[in-house]
Amino acid sequence: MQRRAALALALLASPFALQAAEPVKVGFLVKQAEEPWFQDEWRFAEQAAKEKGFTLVKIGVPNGEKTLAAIDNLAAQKAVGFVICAPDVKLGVAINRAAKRNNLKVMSVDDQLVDGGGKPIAGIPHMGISGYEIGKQVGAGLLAEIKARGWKLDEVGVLRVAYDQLPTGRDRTMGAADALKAAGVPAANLIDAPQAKTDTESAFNAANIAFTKNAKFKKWVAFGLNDEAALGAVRAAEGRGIKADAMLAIGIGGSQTALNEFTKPTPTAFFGTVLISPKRHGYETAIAVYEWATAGKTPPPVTLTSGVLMTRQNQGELRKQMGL
Ligand code: FCA
Repeated sequence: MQRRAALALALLASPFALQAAEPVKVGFLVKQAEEPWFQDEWRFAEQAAKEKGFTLVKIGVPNGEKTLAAIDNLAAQKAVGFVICAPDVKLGVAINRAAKRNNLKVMSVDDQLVDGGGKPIAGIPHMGISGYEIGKQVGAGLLAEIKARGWKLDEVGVLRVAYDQLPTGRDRTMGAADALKAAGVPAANLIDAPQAKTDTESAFNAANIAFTKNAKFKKWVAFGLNDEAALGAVRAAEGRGIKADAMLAIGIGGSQTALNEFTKPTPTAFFGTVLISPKRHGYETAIAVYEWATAGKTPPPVTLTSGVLMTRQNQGELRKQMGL
C-alpha cells in the first residue's frame, strides 16, 4: 500500500521533474543592442550563463512597446527573471508591473528605473556606475591634457554633449563640467549640446549645432555620457576643420568604440575614455538574477562601480587588468 502511494506520488510529481530538467532562463534586455558596450555586457552575461548552467535570452528593446513585448515573451518562455537597461527609465513602473504580473525577478543595469516622480523604484535592485565621480575623472583627465598642451583655461570652449533626461547621463556630464569649473574654466565657456539619443549620430548632430553657434572658440574640449557622445563631438569638429591639435575629448566606456579610435595610426581628438566594466555589469547582474530566482538570494539594492582613465598609451595594460 505504502509503496503504491509512493509510486502515485512519484507519477504526480513527474511533470514537475520534467520541467526542472529544462534549463533555467534569464533575460537580458538592452536599449541599444548595436552599441559595443551592450554587446560586451551580453558577452559577459553569456559567460555567467555558461558557468552557472542557465540559458540567457538576449533581447534588444529600443522602445517602450518592444520592452513590454519582450517581458511577455520571457514569461511565455517561462524565464525566471531578467536584467534590463531600459530605453527610458520612466518606464520603470510599467516594467515593474509587467515583471510582477508574470512572476519574474527584475534587476536594472546601467540606467536605474524610476517612478513617475523620478524616484528609483524600491524592490528593483540596480547596478550602475558612479556617474558623478566618473564624470569628475573625465574632467580631471581633460584638465591634465589642457595643461600639458599649455592651453589657457579661458580660451577653451567646453562642449557638454547632454542627455539630461537620463539621471546617470546628467550626473556623468555634470561631474565633468563641475571639475572644469572648479579648476577655473569660466562658466560662460560651457556649451550644452543636447542629444536626442545616446548614439554617435545624435551626438554628432548636437555638436554640429553647438560649434556653429559658438565659432568664437578656437580650442575645444568635449565629453558626454558615453564614448559615442564624445566621438560624435570629435567627428563634428573634424568636419569643421577642428582637428586633434585644437580639440580634446574624453568618453566613458572603453569598449570597441574607443578602441577603434585608439588603433587609428594618427591620433584623433578622441584622447581617452574612462574605462568601466562591462564584465561586472554583464556577468554579475546575470548571476544575481539567477541566484535571486533559484536560491532566494536578494541582490543588494544598489551597486555602483568605478572607472579608470584609459588612453592610447595604457589601453592594453588596463584592459588586461580588468579581465577584458
Ligand atoms: C548608459 C549609456 C551607455 C553606457 C551605460 C553604462 O546606459 O547609455 O552607453 O554608458 O550607461
